[in-house]
Amino acid sequence: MRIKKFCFGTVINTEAVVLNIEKSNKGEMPYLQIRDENELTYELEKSDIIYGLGENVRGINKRGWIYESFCSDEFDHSEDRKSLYAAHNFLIIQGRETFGVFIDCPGKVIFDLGYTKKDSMSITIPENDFNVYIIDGNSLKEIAKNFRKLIGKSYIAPKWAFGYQQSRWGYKSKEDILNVVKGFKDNDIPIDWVCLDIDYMERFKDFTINKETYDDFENFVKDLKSQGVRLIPIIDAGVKIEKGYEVYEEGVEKGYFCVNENNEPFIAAVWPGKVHFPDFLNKEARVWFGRKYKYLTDKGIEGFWNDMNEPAIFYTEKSLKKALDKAYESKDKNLDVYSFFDLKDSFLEIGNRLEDYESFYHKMDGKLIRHDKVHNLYGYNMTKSAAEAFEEIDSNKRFLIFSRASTIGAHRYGGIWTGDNKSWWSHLEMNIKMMPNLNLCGFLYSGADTVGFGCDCTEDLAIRWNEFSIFTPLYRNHSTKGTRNQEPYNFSQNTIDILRIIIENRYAFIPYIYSEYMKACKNDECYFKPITFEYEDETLVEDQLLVGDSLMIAPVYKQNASGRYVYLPEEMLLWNMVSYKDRSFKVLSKGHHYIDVELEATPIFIRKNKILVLGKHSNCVDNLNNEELDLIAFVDNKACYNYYDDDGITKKYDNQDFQFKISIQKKDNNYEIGVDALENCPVKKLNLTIIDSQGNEVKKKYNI
Ligand code: MIG
Repeated sequence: MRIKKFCFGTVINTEAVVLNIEKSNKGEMPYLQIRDENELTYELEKSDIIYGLGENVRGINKRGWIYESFCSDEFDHSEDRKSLYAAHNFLIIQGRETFGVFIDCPGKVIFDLGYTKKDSMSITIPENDFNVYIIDGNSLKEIAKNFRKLIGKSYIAPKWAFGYQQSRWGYKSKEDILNVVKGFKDNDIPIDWVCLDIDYMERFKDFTINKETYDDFENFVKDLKSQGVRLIPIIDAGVKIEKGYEVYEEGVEKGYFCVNENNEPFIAAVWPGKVHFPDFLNKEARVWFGRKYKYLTDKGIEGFWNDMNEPAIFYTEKSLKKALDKAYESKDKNLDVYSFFDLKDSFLEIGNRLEDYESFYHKMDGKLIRHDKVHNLYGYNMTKSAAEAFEEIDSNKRFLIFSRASTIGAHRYGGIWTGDNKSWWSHLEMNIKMMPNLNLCGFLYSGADTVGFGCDCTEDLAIRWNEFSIFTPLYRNHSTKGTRNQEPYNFSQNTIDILRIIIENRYAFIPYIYSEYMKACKNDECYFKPITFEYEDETLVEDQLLVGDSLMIAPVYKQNASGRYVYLPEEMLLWNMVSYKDRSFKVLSKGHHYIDVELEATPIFIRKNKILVLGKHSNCVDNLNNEELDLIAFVDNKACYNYYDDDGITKKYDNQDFQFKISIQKKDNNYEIGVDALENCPVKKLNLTIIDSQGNEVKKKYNI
């Protein structure tokens, strides 16, 4: 293993890393220069590329900006931000020297990647206690893989989690949920789950159900499941302070909440008003909170989303008082520009203040640790708390869990969604660029709020965004209160018809998507990759991605664009897909092309000597029947594919690598087909469409 570890100060065990690497002498650190024991620098060549940092703003190449790892409840994902909800401290530098760097640190890390000085990278760790890992490899792919070995296997979601998900903050009652499901059924649009946002709870209390709006919840869950729809409730980090509420009472009694400097439970305010924060960094408290999920799993719930776990703070008594004092002071005054701004800012700055993060403590292994020093571990350990509990509830069952805040390490316990984006074209673009960087950091089960969380979306944006989300493992349409209804059936008829077909396409692609996702998880590989990861000598194209081993995509993300430029690093087969049922292919040469892409089309490129596997859609994942699969092969010489599938719900995946392997070899004017299948392979029939570089098409059938 080509990984070296260097220690600075003494850092607590963040559990980001699973391999035991012996530490090396700092004087022998390759590539980076050490300054003042807390800064690492590197001179950048003009053409060096920096990949990584997972969930953050800007491009695939992170050069030219300054980023901060400090999990932030940041609803404004604009270019000038430095942090979003996650802290993913891994980079790969490609160029004169190509290597990976991981900063294992639970507190803030600042990555100045050519912002202060265009040609220089500087990583600063203000807390001074951290470990650095330098990861080598013979290729970008190998560096990425070595890093993943260092941090351990990625979380594996159940297969039904690859179905389409509908969500909206504002669904209030059983009736609302039934109406959503009806909207899908009436319009014949596939769906697998609906999310329950905070309104399902009783006064925003975790592990309660509002009995007035959701009476007989258990049977409701059952009924929906019999229609193929699962309910996924939200869990918030803050526990409401309310006399008689069990979670609150128990937590106080047992000392399971974070405390202030006087050792009293720390008070912040979030949804329910005043709350305490469970001390997820204290093992006992983490186990205690995790076991509460059983209240819902006992009612038939199989998946959750964990929110507000940066943790987000609306206000504290102190910050509110400060703002109110300012307001009282300003009463009846004639405010000039500066005093007016002061007044306004005192309210804008009332939440998520560093000062508040500096005023509460965790109990870790008997020691008190101030929150800000371990801030980035909070969301991670909330996810871990749930995952450990699921293991206790049923160790052979896959539960769905995805979180808002995360750090590297959390990728072993759950997926993430990328938080409160907006219905903006630029946020679709950011979604595209973020996916490969999330994969590099181990977060394979991930996705953005499709169509955008805030703001009103337009019909064309809804279409273009869904066309991209066909490929993201987490495919969830989520929006906030007060915005335009963006469920697919809430648009005009023509858009409904287009969206139905796009969602059907997703379901038809699940055999490929799931096979590629599972192989990536099992083998520590990436599901989404920048094209340079397969074509290392080519230039990076920011808005084209490799999806699995066989495909490249080039999404359209500009309004009113009826096409786009693409760069092909080699000859590829273009399928400008409208419906997965209608197929027509065109061979495109290596190089630059402008392709027309109608609003309802998703351009897909099949790589040379690669195979795409397709099934048929159904109304939900559980009803997919993939006994018969269609294979589309672009064969110049020989193409191979290992098809992986499993029951999708148990953890038996460890024993099995493929269901069948196929090779298609060109021989004179024909093709030789070789299939190696498991005994009892559930796939029985393959319909092959084989296309060669001249565009000649041959169809063949193969029985397994
Ligand atoms: O900021 O529970 O990111 O998905 O709908 C609002 C309400 C709090 C933030 C989540 C969002 C969710 C919302 N929550």
